[in-house]
Amino acid sequence: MQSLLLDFLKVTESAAIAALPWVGSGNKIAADDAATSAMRDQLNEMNMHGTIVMGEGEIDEAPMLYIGENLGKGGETEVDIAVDPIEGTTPTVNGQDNAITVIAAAPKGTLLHAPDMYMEKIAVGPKAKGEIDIEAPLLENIKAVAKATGKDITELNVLIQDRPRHKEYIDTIRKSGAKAHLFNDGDVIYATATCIENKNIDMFLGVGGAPEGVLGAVAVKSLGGEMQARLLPRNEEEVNRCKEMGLADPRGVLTHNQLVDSEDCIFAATGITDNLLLNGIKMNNGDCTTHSILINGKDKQLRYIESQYNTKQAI
Ligand code: VTB
Repeated sequence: MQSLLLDFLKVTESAAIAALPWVGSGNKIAADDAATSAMRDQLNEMNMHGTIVMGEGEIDEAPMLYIGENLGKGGETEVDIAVDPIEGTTPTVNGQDNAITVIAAAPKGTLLHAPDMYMEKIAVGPKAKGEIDIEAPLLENIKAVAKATGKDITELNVLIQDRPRHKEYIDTIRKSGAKAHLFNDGDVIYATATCIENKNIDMFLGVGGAPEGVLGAVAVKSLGGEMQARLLPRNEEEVNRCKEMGLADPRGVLTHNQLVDSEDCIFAATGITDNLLLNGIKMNNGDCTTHSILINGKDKQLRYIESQYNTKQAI
């Protein structure tokens, strides 16, 4: 896995560069197509047997990077891959903050294989690892995180997506005295931020996309935190899709190890627009600068990487 680290960085950088012309364009399909093709081309250059386990929908609805798609030139390394060529298509085409390109990888058989649907998630940084329980009432989790971090509840910062479906959570957080910080889009970066000490974020929670859940779980695991989740199939058909992908209990709790069952994992994300952890791509006379994070689960190393590209040259 480790020999592929820089290759994965190149995958997200090239997808972000491909998305750049579509920032502010209003054209979600073109933006997604551009980033997806760039990602796919780069993945196919890599020396690995890669399989998409969380991606751009299923084979009949997504032409590229669909769940089950095989990628790479072959070789000895067999890799599970979760992708979101544009995490935040709406902010990308509206020219707003919080859009990234993102990928996560781990040895074959170690990433959750599930359909694209909603997922309930909770994540904390290393200090509160082992102290949360997605099945417990939110107030108990808040108290447990306060105890584990040595903070008063009023000092806790909780990140949650600004959606009507989260009203009860937001009310509970604020009634407890903790602070609920609302964001519009892009929950992978916000889950990751719980593990970055100087961001002063104590907890992330809410209902968002399942692929974003697995992507966030790899980052959080690689940085020593904890995430738990639960898929939310909305009907019998979604339950059956989960079962067909091998999930015996589609509505059951997913522990961190069920989301990602290896420390030997890799996470790479490149900013399309600015966000809590990264600047977006900056253009200057045909040159562009990308800003990325690359996280290596094996040595728990987080790297911030700035790269320069001449957009007239092929990446
Ligand atoms: C979620 C979240 C993503 O879109 O999927 C969200 O996980 C969609 O939520 O990070 P809604 O259906 O309520 O719009 C993102 O924010 C961006 O892709």
